[in-house]
Amino acid sequence: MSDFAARLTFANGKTVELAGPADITKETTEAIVNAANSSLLGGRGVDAAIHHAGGPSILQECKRIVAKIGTLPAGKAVITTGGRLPAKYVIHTVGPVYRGGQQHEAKTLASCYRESIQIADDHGIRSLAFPSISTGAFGYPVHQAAEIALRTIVEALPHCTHVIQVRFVLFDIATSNAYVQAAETLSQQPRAISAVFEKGPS
Ligand code: AR6
Repeated sequence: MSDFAARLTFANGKTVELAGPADITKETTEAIVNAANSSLLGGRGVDAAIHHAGGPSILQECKRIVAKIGTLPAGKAVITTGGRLPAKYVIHTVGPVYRGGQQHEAKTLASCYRESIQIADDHGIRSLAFPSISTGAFGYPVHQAAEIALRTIVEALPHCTHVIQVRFVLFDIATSNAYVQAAETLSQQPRAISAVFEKGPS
């Protein structure tokens, strides 16, 4: 899929795309990110959709990871294969539960994005899709979360050896609009980012 609602293009050709409303389980990027919980045993929202579409092998791999390292703390990420998904890999990360903003939520959310893109790069992955971590069941205000998500990826992407494309695949129109707005605002801060912002066909 190459349709996008907005795109940031860097001088070296790397891109951050925003797509939505769209379903991340249909993504053809090499890896997709799951907004999981610490148990890694599945849940609701995008977590349920990914396990449902990818089949039982993803859960089996998650169970093996938990047996080895224990539950996954918020802000951390692990990788499994993608089972029956079009994506070859799933990177599972645990976002913070939003409790008013004074419990290091912003730092933890940024860590999810940073750890996920780092794992992707370590595995030689070139394209990666994220959902809007923590803004569903975990209650993170979407405009704040969008700003953190985009800023973190825009900072990390230039340092990646392999990752050249990041897509944010946003499930509903309000979330999609929030991310487009955050990308436009970020692109207008020349010291923060040197990328060209454009609105897309979708
Ligand atoms: N594709 C893309 N985005 C989706 C999809 C999909 N198929 N389905 C939902 N979303 P949430 P969280 C959006 O609640 O807030 C689970 O039970 C959704 O509209 O999935 O990080 C886990 O097991 C929202 O914008 O994740 C955890 O217990 C975004 O994905 C907990 O929820 C995140 O919503 C994690 O909560």
